[in-house]
Amino acid sequence: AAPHVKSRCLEYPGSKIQRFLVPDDKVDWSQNWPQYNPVSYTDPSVVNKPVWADPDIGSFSPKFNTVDGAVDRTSFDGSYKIEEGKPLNPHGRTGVTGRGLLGRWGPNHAADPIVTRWKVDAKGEKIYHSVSKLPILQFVSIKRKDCGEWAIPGGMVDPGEQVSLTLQREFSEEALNTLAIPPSERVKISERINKLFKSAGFQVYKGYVDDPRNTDNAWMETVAVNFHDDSGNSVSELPLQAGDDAGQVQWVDVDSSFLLYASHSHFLELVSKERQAHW
Ligand code: RP5
Ligand code: MG
Ligand code: MG
Repeated sequence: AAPHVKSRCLEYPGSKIQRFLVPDDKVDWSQNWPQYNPVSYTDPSVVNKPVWADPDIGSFSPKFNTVDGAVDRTSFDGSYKIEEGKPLNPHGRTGVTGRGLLGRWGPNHAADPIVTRWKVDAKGEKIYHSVSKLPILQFVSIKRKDCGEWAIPGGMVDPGEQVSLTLQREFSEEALNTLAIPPSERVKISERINKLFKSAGFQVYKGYVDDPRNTDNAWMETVAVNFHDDSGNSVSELPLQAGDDAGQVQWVDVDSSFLLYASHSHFLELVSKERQAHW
């Protein structure tokens, strides 16, 4: 696989911290590199011991490479190495040690719901791309508040939570703003959301995410699942409203030229190939 790129972004997100520059040929830990001198950084929001974060290593020794109580510390990449009590990023050097903005040492598990429909004209006919001659898919995209980049409305798997629930919960919070709906009105909308997520969906990807928040000791992993509304009359009728960590939400044409957060573009490429849609 190609070496991670966003995990080596010069400035660590939400900070003025500069990563130690890691050239492509030094990403892999197997390359001996005595000069490597990464910066140690853990964001104040993580240091302050929120419920979603681990304590610092030393006072705490989690059970790595296993399900540790309710926290899944296994990696989709297989067994990861522990060095001086700290897990090593299976995709190699990032130029930063510590956890940065991530709560967990080692893998931080997320889920990405990719909700799609066909792009249609006023008569409801599929629109074909002029160059590829393939029908165009649209997906529900959110603009992340933290970095302003467009992304899939994904989020972290809570301890003990089933991934199927995370997919539905994160989509509801970020793309439908259900957290802001008064409890009395929640039942009606949640029936429609349940209907969409009741189908198993198509599992597009499971593994490491090249996320700008990754460090040498903490990284993102995800399960990305596609829920496709083929007839366009189920999801398409849900009122989109940005919520939680999303600043905006809209249907976006699936196309290779549209830049997305982390490795989200790769997931959409897999969806379009599977659905024989334009990319
Ligand atoms: C990405 O970060 C994942 O693919 C997922 O979309 C997201 C989860 O983090 P938050 O949205 O909770 O910040 O790596
Ligand atoms: Mg969220
Ligand atoms: Mg999110």
